Amino acid sequence: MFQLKFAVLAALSLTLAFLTPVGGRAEADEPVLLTIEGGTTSDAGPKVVELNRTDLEAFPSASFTTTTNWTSGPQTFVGVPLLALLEEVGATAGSIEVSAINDYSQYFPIGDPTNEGAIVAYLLNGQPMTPRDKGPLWLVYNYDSDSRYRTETVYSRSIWQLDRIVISR
Ligand SMILES: Nc1nc2c(c(=O)[nH]1)N[C@H]1C(S)=C(S)[C@@H](COP(=O)(O)O)O[C@H]1N2
Ligand SMILES: [Mo]
Repeated sequence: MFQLKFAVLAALSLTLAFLTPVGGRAEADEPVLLTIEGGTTSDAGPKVVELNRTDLEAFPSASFTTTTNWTSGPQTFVGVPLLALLEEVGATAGSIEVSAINDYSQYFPIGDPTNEGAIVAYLLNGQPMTPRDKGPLWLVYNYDSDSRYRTETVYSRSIWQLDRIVISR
């Protein structure tokens, strides 16, 4: 009986070890919200970082209140600065392809100055966002703060239901 239990536990931990991505941080009991591929975080194996809500909340957060084209009235967003996320995975140059659950995607340079105004928001007006509500993650810019964030290019990068960032050099 002891041996059977041991075998089951060993098989389980082996399975979990295989499921844990190299460089990944997400705990098995919380859904992955954002996958970042192609960073330089690890030297061996696939360079994939998977972040759940707890992982995202562990980054220093940024917050702003702005109107958007898709909501009515001022909205307060809390999230992780896009540049902080990219820096964390070692991506400081090149381009990114940012995509959504519905496979909508945009490709743009990491060095684009408008990235400074972008956050990967995980709270809107103090609440988590549901997929119906453009969540759980929305790449938003501080539109009201500067006219450079009120362009078609920036609007097209304002990807809701964000779930993946792929880095290319
Ligand atoms: N997930 C997701 N985000 C998206 C889009 C989309 O189709 N899916 N459209 C983008 C584009 S092209 C623009 S201009 C803005 C505004 O889209 P809307 O005018 O349809 O509201 O949202 C952007 N974010
Ligand atoms: Mo657009």
